[in-house]
Amino acid sequence: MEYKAVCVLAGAVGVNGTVRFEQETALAPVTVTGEITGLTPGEHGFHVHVYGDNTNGCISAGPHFNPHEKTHGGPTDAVRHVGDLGNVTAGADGVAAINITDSMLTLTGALSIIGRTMVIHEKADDLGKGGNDESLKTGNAGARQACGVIGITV
Ligand SMILES: [Cu+2]
Ligand SMILES: [Zn+2]
Repeated sequence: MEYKAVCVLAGAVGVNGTVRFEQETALAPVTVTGEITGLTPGEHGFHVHVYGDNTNGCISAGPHFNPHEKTHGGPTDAVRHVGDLGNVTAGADGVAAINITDSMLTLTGALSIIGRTMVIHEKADDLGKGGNDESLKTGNAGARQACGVIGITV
């Protein structure tokens, strides 16, 4: 069975995007594709946060999705939050094209990301290598510029 999800990201600062998730089987990696616009050129932290709650904007989504209680890291690190997808890079036009394959995310089972929130940040994620406490929690990625709840699609 193939699993598919979608997330429409929006926020108060003119950053918008659509991201699609696909997983061929329950144990396969998840591919994340899409586009985010309105960014400053350069890298921006990109994570799955734990709650699918945008009541008071993106802050209501809580911290990074971290069911294994690890410290923050980069997507290729063994020690990372499940939600740690690293950075996406916007060009001079403010557009970031997203094409990520991740083996830790899943769209099914107890640790599914369905119903949680995707967040794009103001600044680059330091991937846990910033040398301070915050680096091991958030990657010092700064404000949440846009977010959306991940939902099931066909
Ligand atoms: Cu985040
Ligand atoms: Zn994290």
